Amino acid sequence: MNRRSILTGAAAAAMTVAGALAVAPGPAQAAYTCGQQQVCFYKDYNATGTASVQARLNRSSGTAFVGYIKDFRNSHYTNGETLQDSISSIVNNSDDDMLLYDEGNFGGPRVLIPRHSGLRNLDSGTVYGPNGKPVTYLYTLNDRATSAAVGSCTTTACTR
Ligand SMILES: [Ca+2]
Repeated sequence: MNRRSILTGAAAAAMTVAGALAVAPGPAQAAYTCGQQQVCFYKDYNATGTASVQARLNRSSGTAFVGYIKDFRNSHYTNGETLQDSISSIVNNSDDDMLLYDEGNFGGPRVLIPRHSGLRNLDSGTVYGPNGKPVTYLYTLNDRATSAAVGSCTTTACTR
């Protein structure tokens, strides 16, 4: 590639970026802001992408609160996609801690998200084994979580 075509390519790329910035954010780009006392799941990193607030995990939802979801396959984001193996970030604005599990029925490695905290990237965060000790092998719950529980949580389980 000669110098002229490199410059042309750079100019085209710059125009593309400028064009993208000129587009007003629509519903697809607007990230859901997790409310007070809510536990919010997001499909993408940094609390972006389609979101999900599950009444079963949110004490503020009254009688719909259960405190756990044994299997995400029947739980969905606002766009209708399943939570199963897709959560990438979490905001926990509630007074409950949460454990997020790799497997259904609160099995396998898990990540603890304390009350009033969050995890902007599920590739980060300490992963614990079922014995409550940090796993020593490389492991991430990004796009893997299958069940969750809230309450007063240790690295092994939650009580309500
Ligand atoms: Ca994801």
